[in-house]
Amino acid sequence: MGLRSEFRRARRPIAIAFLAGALTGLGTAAVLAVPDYTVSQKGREFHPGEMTIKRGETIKVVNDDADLLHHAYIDSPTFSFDSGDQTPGTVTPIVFSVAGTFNVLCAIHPKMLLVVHVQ
Ligand SMILES: [Cu+2]
Repeated sequence: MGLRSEFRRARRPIAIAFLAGALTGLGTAAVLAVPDYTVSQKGREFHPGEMTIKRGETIKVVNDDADLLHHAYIDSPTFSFDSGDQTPGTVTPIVFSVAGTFNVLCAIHPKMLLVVHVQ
C-alpha cells in the first residue's frame, strides 16, 4: 500500500472516459462519411418512388405504416433481394453492390414501386 496503488486506482476511470470519447468520435465520423438513404413505405407507396445512389451504398427501407405488412423484393438478372415480411416499424437495409437500374417491388401490394438507379 502506498503511492503506487493510489495512482492505479485513480487512473482507470480516466482511461475508460477517454475510450468512450474516442468511440463517440468514431461513430460521428462514420455517420458523416456514409450518406443516409431512407425510403418510407406508407399508404401502399414507396416515398420517394425513385432514387439514385452509387454502387455499394445502402438504402434503408422503413415500414412507416401503422397496420400494414410489406415485403420488399428485387428480382433482376444481376441482383436479387428478398426482405421477407416487414412488420410495421421494421427497417430493412438493402446494399446495392451491382450497378444498374432496379425495381424494388412489394410482394403484398403490386402497385408499390421503387426505382433505384445504381451508378
Ligand atoms: Cu406493401
